[in-house]
Amino acid sequence: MAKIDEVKEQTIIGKTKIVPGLVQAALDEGSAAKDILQAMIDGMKIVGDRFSSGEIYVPEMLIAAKAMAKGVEVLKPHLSSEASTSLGTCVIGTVEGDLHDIGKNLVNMMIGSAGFDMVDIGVDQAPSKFIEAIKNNKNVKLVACSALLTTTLPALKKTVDAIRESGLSGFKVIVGGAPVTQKFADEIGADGYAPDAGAAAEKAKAMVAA
Ligand code: B1M
Repeated sequence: MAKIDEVKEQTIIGKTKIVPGLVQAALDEGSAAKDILQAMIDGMKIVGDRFSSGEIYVPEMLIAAKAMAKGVEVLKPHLSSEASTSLGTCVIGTVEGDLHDIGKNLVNMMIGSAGFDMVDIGVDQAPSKFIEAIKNNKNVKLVACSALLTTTLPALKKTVDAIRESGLSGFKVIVGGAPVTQKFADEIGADGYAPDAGAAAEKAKAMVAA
């Protein structure tokens, strides 16, 4: 079996200690970093499907997520590049009620490598925490909000509403996450939407240039 396939298999079963070495072996075997990342994302889809069908439970999802996070650490230097000029500060976080952070962390890494100084406020963040971070950091040009559950889409709307109602300005708001669509982003008044981390980095650059 190719190492990249082993990465996927071992991520699915949450082999935290084995996955980093396998990621390195897949890189050494010549697989592209973005393909290895996609293999792990595909693995997480299978984990999600097994959870939906009752085959596995939350602890198994959690250890699979930990294994993926360890694998991503090895991939990080191969996925991101250091931009020479700063495009400003980007505040990023996952909205209130939502504990998923792998997608948000990838978006953090990719927007950061596009040239933003990242301020990651973490997961399960109330709208007031986003506003606090915008106020407490200099030169905020972008606010990036992730929502990974259909049940936290209302929290995403609440976050964007609260940012607008705060009267703070000088930055754009980008939203994303598995249940988010361009239509939903438009409905809640976000300035931008991206379906994945790579697209988020491109969108972020375009949004601050506009
Ligand atoms: Co959760 N979970 N989970 N989970 N979990 C999903 C999301 C689910 C689809 C699984 C399933 O049932 N098939 C389902 C949601 C269903 C729905 O919303 N309709 C689900 C559920 C139901 C739950 C719980 C409710 C389960 C329960 O307790 N009964 C619970 C909720 C907890 C909470 O948040 N309050 C829960 C808990 C968990 C764990 C904590 C165990 C763990 C997360 C650990 C962690 O993140 N550290 C977990 C996991 C691992 C998953 C799956 C299996 C994998 C998520 C993941 O990391 N994917 C997931 C199934 C799946 O995704 N297929 C599932 C890989 C990651 C790279 O993708 O996060 O989508 P993603 O990020 C993408 C894009 O969305 C985008 O870019 C990223 C990639 O490039 N993106 C942005 C993300 N943010 C963006 C921001 C942007 C732009 C793009 O701009 C700002």
